[in-house]
Amino acid sequence: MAVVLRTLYPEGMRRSSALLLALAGVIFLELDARAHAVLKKSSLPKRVVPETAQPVVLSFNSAVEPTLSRVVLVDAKGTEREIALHAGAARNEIALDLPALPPGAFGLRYKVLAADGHVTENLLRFSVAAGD
Ligand SMILES: [Cu+2]
Repeated sequence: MAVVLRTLYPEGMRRSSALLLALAGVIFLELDARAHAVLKKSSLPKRVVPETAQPVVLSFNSAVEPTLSRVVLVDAKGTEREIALHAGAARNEIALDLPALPPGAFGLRYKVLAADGHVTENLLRFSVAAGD
């Protein structure tokens, strides 16, 4: 790299380019060290008991910011309902209370802000149905 810079740029430019490259390296390492939030575990069952509130904890691989994250409940018709979030027991967790729901197909769409400032979005599908 140094050889290339020496060939292409005069002294002054070479020095500032080297500085820029060094800064870019520092920033890159910084972002790399704090990965964005990937869902590791969810306590949401695939089948939820009808008409029964269900506490749910979403666990991520890194710290998340509940106040800047969102979870929306979507039903089969596409109707959306915002679900209140609270901090989980650990910094990588988000907790919520799923309201009592009628039988049917649903999804929880989450959008979480990780400590590195990146937003992750995904949909968790589940159904509400009586057990056998
Ligand atoms: Cu990230």
